[in-house]
Amino acid sequence: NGFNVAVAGATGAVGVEMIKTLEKRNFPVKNLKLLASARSAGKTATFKGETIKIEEMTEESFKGVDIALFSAGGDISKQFRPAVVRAGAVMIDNSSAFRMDDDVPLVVPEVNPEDIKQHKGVIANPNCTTAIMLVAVAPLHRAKGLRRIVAATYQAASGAGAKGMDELLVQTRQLLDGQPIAPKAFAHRLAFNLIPHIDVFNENGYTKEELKMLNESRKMLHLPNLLVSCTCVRIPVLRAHSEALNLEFENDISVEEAREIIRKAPGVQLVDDPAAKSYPMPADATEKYDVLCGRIRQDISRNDKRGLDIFVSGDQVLKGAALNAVQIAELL
Ligand code: 2RA
Repeated sequence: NGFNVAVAGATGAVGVEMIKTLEKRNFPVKNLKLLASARSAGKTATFKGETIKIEEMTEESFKGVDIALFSAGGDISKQFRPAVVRAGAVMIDNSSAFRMDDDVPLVVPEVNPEDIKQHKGVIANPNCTTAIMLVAVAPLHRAKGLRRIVAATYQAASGAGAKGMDELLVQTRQLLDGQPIAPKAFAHRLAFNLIPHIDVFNENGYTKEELKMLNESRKMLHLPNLLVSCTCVRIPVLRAHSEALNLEFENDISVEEAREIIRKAPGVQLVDDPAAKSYPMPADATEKYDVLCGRIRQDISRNDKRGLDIFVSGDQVLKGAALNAVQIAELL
């Protein structure tokens, strides 16, 4: 028994992590099909000790497949969606192609598992930055009614894929050796720098990445009037995103209440003991399934008890993408 699973984009940073996560979480895989571009076809990957050949993705690739995990870019997801649905497989898509479509549930299993029931063959994985934020913010919202988020993010190079991570590593060495650098994966030099620009700018001065935090949070929390303002920044860190979150609730919320809620919440670990210099850091969040949450404090810029500042760190490739996709498959 088990399921016939396909991973589309099997050689990308997220695809590789999807294969690892399927194995590590012992997902009931009957047959695993690894799909990539013609350029990558012929390479192999191992799964449960077996060597699997990576095939070129075609319209026929999805025959007999039950679940197709996609992380090959929005254009590929759009191109192959009809073939996947025709084959009777369910597409779990990590790209932004269908996230805001009314007939496509956008799901973080710890946040809005019930939404998965509405799927019509496609389920979307949210943007990594939104998923990492909501794992910590959703339980606080359920207890106290969230009204507004002001966020600043510190996003890892892995958000731009393996090429982003490689560029950070190579560029750092080049700088230390006094060699010239040639930024490609990012708009500017990333080593010993930070870039307040992720994705493309809209006419209102926000980037698409920043607007994803607004639009995807409204959809997953079912809060069409939620207010979100976000500044998304790329920093010279390899794999984990961090976010400083200022939260406004309908009701009073104390630090102790918030800590208790986070302690009990799934998918998030409370790391909040300033006296012991204990707080979330990307170095600690990397390769962890749980998002780390700490620096919980009352917002002193308000004259009421309805504001909280918190800090989260989460692995961008895992909870931000591959793990969440596999958890959606588990939920299915
Ligand atoms: C980034 N969240 O970090 C975007 C896409 N992964 O670049």
